[in-house]
Amino acid sequence: MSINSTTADRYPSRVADRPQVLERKEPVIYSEWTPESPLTQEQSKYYEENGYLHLEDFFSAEEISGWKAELKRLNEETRGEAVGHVIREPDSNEVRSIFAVHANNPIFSGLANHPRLKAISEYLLGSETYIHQSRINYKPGFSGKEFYWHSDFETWHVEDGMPAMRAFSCSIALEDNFHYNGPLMVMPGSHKQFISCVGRTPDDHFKLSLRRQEYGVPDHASLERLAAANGIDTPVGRAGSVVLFDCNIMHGSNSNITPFPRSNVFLVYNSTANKLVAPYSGQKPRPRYIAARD
Ligand code: 6CS
Ligand code: FE
Repeated sequence: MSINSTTADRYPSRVADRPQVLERKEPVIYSEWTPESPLTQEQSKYYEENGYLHLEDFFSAEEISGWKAELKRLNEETRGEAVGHVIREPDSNEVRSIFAVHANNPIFSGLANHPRLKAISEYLLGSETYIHQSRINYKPGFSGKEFYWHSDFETWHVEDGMPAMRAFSCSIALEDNFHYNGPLMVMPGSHKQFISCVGRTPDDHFKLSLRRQEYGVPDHASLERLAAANGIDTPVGRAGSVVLFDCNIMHGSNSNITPFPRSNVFLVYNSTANKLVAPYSGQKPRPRYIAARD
């Protein structure tokens, strides 16, 4: 069980020999809606019920041009680099992800602090917020491999020590996301249940999981039940559209065998009231380029 004496482990996972389902203990939106809120009442209701919200054309083509150019430049620049925060595809040398772009890159730190995104984060999380993790997922054409079904919170809780469900991801499309080039798939409503996974986390699990995740992966029966409840949505849109999704929603994405890259930048906002403690797995914390700790 958790070694945390200070913060009880309210979502134990990877400790039992069979999957368990726990009800969510926290609200989804930590603020009351007002006409000044950055989302409409209808958008807020949809996000609370479904655990995600698609905002078509959130940024204009001009606004994203700088981030898009930098995304391409970083792909070229990191092509030959063997550094921790650059993750390669499991079956090729293509760049799969680049982590900590908000911290290492002035162009992307500007995006992470964008006033419209910051306002949404403080509304949804009901407090000051900071970036827990950022990454570009390139999902390159022809070779971009899948991200199997998972709850981000399950990993961030077990492997990073995130105490409660008071964080969300903001995915900004920098290439067009079509139904066919490996878009984000979500199970609406799944954010309200915590699927406790089986299997002990291997040491330095991130060296495997960021290429192909095999632990902290929910069981088929749980996935069947969640998918049967409300189906599977694929919030697609042109470059510039944004998807907000709760830290605990069950999601994944398929491989991309089309010629069209599905390159998105992901910003994870966490509440300053939900800062990381010691990982509940009892293992050492993951590197800071995956989970901010200061
Ligand atoms: O382990 C993590 O933090 C990363 N893994 C996945 C599949 N989604 C969240 C994050 O990028
Ligand atoms: Fe994820």
